[in-house]
Amino acid sequence: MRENLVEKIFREHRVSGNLCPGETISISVDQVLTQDATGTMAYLQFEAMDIPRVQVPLVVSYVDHNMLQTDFKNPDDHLFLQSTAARYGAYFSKPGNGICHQVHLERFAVPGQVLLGTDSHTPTAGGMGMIAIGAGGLDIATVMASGTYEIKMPKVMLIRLMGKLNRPWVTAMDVILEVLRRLSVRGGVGKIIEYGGLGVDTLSVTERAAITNMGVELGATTSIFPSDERTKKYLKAQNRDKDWRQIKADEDASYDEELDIDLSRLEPLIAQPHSPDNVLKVKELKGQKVDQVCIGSCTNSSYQVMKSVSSILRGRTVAPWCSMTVSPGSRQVYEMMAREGDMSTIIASGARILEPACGPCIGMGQSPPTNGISIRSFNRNFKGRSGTDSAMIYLCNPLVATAIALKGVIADPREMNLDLVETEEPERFLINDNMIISPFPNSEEVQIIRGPNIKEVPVKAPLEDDICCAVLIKVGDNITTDDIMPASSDILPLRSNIPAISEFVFFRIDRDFAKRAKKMGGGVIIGGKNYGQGSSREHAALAPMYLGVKAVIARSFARIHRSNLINYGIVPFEFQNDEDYQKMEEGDTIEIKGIRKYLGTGGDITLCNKSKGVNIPIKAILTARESEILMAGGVLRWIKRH
Ligand code: MIC
Ligand code: SF4
Repeated sequence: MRENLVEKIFREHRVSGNLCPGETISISVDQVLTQDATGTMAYLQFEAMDIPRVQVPLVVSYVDHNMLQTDFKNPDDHLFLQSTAARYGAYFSKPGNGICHQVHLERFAVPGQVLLGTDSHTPTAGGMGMIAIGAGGLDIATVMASGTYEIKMPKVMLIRLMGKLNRPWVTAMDVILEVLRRLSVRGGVGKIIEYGGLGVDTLSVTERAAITNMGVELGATTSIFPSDERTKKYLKAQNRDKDWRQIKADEDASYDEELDIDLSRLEPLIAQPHSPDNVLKVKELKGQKVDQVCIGSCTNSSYQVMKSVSSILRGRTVAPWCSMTVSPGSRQVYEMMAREGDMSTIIASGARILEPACGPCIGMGQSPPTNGISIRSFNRNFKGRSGTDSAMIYLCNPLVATAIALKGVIADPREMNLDLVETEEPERFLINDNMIISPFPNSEEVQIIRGPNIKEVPVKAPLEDDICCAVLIKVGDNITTDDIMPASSDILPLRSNIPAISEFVFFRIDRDFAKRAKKMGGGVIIGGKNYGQGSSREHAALAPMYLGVKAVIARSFARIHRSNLINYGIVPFEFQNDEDYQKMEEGDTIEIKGIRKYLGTGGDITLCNKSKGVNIPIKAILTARESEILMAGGVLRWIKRH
């Protein structure tokens, strides 16, 4: 049988189930990555499972998000993570070593393997030919405890790349912006995107990784490129030749869907506020004055990107009214740039160099001014994510962003008469792993260091049979986890303290939500389409659960958030008839009876909107495991019974 690349890797990792789209399957997992903002929860939950050592061959715990140390909270979390890594057998990547996805690509990703990560951009490693999937912390704790992951087999969509990126000022970022323009933030839901076609050979591993990274914004489960001679070259340059294997689709393999992109016809693109699929050509948007330009993030911070950025800045000055920041993706990139003189070029241009970390991407510093216009080479421009509610964030490729920083207005760099040296990845990277601490062989003695901000993970009571409560909030389509549980430097340090962070649920769109939820003893949320898109942060489920949210009734759900809701015992109901969404309002009293029986047998379930006097049919399509978890009140209770 002819197989596509996704089918090959799933077949090699299949533990149980039928590899047909929509079927529940279990796969073995080769690698796990965690990052600090989600990692503390994942390790607290792993600890609660009482398993002496991780059951996955390679686990790496990174610190890259909560980097500002304005009080004890973030550094305490770093120590907790370093000690849990030592205790449970994980590698530890120290703060300052870089963004998890960039470092993982450089030092750990292996073609043909399966990686799970507590971060939605885990698919970055798809650029190396891995099946790399993001999930919530509790799911990852379960993976670390069992070595396997359960998932509904997604459909596979082929994106056939033709031609090459031969137009100046067009980069890999424009490929994925074009895909977003065509498919939207819901276009990848339930799918894995496999890249193929002759254009693949023309892209370096880090260019491929930029594309798979931002495939997350399509709602896709993951994205993947084949592993070929370019992959071999990259691994050789990282002194990891032995990790290479060729893996690609059979000729004439079949796909559920296909899309063609001609690389040679792409133009510089830009995503306007407040969604990554709100894409235009840069030339259609020229003229707007810019307050800030930020280069970096897990999408665009490779050596190749940074060298090209420095070539544009050489001998030039950032516009007087514009603040430009540059964050290399890893210490490897940073150190190489320092040795090769690029740091002095950037310093001389008046740009500000930040440490290798997420930084402005997650509002961990560098928030724009009031009503500020910020141009970023990042992957998300959701409202308020930068830390400034009124800011307008645009996303474009790093070369275009750099040209804009020089001019201080949105401009088409093709009209700017600038020198640009487009760089390739080098023959040899500088290898210095002294910020990666290897797992300890005898770890039973290691003491876990727990600061006062690290609180126990709350657990829900088993599911009630009947609920009668209020609609706490009604929201529209494409609500992000940044809307539900905002990030930024003031809230992120509370990630290990659920009672404290729960005060900020929906804070940016409804300041009184937490107060109201507590006063009313909990309730339900009404969501639109693609509810919970974006990050893997389970706090967007855990904190509402803590406030008494019992169910979310939505038009549809994003994959990771739906799992997180189930893991914390919140039932994800969908409307059977989409138009019934209109019949619900904030403040309505609703009643749902016989939920336990329904989950057990999958019979009919009706929501009665008592305020409106209407009955509304709703549904929850669940696997057997998911309904057991919901009945138990969440994964932690469910696991204790197994
Ligand atoms: C993000 O880009 O939104 C984050 C911050 O990396 C999140 C994880 C988190 O909220 O900690 C993600 O993408 O999963
Ligand atoms: Fe970090 Fe931003 Fe990437 Fe999330 S998207 S991992 S915050 S750089």
